[in-house]
Amino acid sequence: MRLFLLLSILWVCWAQYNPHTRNGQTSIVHLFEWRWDDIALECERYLAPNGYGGVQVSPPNENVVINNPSRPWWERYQPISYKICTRSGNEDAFKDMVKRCNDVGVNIYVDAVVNHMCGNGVSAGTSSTCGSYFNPGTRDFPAVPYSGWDFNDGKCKTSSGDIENYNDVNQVRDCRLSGLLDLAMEKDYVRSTVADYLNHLISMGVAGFRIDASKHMWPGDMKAFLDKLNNLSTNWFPEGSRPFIFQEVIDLGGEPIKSSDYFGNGRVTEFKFGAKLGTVIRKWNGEKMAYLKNWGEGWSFMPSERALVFVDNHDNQRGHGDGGASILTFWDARLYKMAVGFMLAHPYGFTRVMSSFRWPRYFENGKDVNDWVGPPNDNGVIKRVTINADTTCGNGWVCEHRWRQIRNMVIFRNVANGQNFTNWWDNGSNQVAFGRGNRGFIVFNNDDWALSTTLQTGLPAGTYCDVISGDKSDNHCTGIEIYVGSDGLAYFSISNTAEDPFIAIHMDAKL
Ligand code: QV4
Ligand code: CA
Repeated sequence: MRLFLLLSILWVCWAQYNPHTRNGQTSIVHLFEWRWDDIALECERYLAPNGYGGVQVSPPNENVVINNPSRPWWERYQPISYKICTRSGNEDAFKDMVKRCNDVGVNIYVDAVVNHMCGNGVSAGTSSTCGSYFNPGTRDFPAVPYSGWDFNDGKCKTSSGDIENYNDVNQVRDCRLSGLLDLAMEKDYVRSTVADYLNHLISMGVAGFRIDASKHMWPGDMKAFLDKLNNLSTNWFPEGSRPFIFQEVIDLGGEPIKSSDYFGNGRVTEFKFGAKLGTVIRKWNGEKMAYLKNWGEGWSFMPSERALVFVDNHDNQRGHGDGGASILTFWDARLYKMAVGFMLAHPYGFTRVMSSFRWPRYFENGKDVNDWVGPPNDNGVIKRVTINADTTCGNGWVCEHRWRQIRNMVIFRNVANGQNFTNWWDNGSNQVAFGRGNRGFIVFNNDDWALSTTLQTGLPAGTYCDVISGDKSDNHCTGIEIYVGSDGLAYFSISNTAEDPFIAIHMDAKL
């Protein structure tokens, strides 16, 4: 009895860190700005068959409509109400998406923008995605409802009312982030209103939340509304399942607010991961892949079971937020695939793959002046995601999650799930290799000369298909074949001019 009690306590404690992926899948994908009807289709036709465990969707609640600049992607981070009503679709479309994705074992995680409402400078009116009236000047959001009582104006001590100094923890929480009207999260009315919004989503079958701008809320205030959340719907999840929580906190060091302040509420985004990996793969500042031998907590990242990790996100792929120039994105395709491949092969953290839209990047004085450009659209209506004969996406959608190298490494991570980091090898420079127990092995050549060596893979003898240069199909390899001997040794040759200078093999790609 005592053991059962202990186990049930542990399970509950583990709960909000658990993504509840249905078949041990180990990654989610951020389908940034996609329409709900397209996400439903993608769950059924691509994500479920290829082992993706879930989708992070863009904020589903009503947001301000900004026409100058013309419909920027970031208008969705300026809430007007909690009505499920945006350019991605209405509540019926959202419900249909959640049901169809859940039915094929792909979870939905919602980007919850609950620290604030719209910008202080926005004009009053009904310029909103569902036509709700709002008046930022008087703090009036009748479609929620919120009024002047529900904002932090009186509490913020800065002259502008905005956050002016990130070294003052009170400002960071109680003042406006970039002018965004800051909600008084210590009030029970606000906590309950936020919880009602999230519970409405949970009742439809949502599995958890990305909590936007968590750094700008007191951890205790967040716990107060998170504790009001219901368990997940038993239509798809076991009785007693708690919502999966991952909090957006940008902590690259140097500020008083730390990721660890938020560990009690759920997982936290580890921004050091993408910033450092980008620096290593770009070989900046004398960094080299040989230093990745102790990647993870060894690089002073947060504990693996608290970390939500990614190479890039919707902010830093376009210079928003922090992380800087080292961040690798789809614009740097060859290096990006190596970084995402490394992330998915390594056991650290719970992994999120970015899936973007293309925009007309245009740099002036080192800044992309088109960083605001919103999703592909026809007069404001978000374009459908078309699928080409070669399985790539059209209409301006990048679909990194469909790139063979990335899709196959999501599968690699599932095949290697639970296996230890083993058999590390490096050449002291940028040629490295490592295994995942007896289930997977990966080799990188990021040096300016060829890699040609025999390595201990830890794998059973046999012929394996490299899942980077091709696939295993009808029991033959469309790309490179690797022969593992009875001693686990295999010969690898990787040219430094290869299209993708890395090789990955695993037990589900064995002939
Ligand atoms: C401007 C001025 C303000 C002024 C205000 C007056 O900068 O000083 O007070 O006008 O109204 C947009 C504009 C921004 C404008 C603001 C309106 O870019 O210039 O302020 O609207 O107030 C996204 C974008 C922001 C955008 C915001 C709201 O990145 O550019 O601001 O949406 O539309 C920190 C945080 C971190 C945050 C990151 C970007 O710690 O939490 O900055 N990341 C999350 C989201 C991000 C989103 C927000 C938070 C806000 O990932 O996408 O910001 O919800 O690091
Ligand atoms: Ca705040």
